[in-house]
Amino acid sequence: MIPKLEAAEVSEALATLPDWTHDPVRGAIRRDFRFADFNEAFGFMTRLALAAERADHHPEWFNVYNRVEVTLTTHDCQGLSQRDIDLARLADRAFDATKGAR
Ligand code: H2B
Repeated sequence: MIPKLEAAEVSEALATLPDWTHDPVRGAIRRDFRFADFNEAFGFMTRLALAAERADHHPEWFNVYNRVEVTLTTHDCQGLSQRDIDLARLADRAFDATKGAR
């Protein structure tokens, strides 16, 4: 089973993910992404979906038009794991790639 991150490991990782907020009760991290329009938002979701499937680790997300709220948590350990940190970095990269593709 994938281990849950210790509190110190979470703070250390979050220091390198400044756009993400921590929900310690849920054991999750969140980021809101904004785009020019739905087309761009869905391009981001497509990029992240493919990366998530390759990693076998999947986001919880909510999309309305140009906004995508992403929540990352690991169901297998009911909290944050290294997989969430890795997926957060992939999401940040997918966001930059989406913006760069304009
Ligand atoms: N995604 C997330 N966010 N948490 C998990 O625990 C998880 C997952 N487990 N994707 C994976 C799939 C597991 O269900 C499969 C069987 O590997």
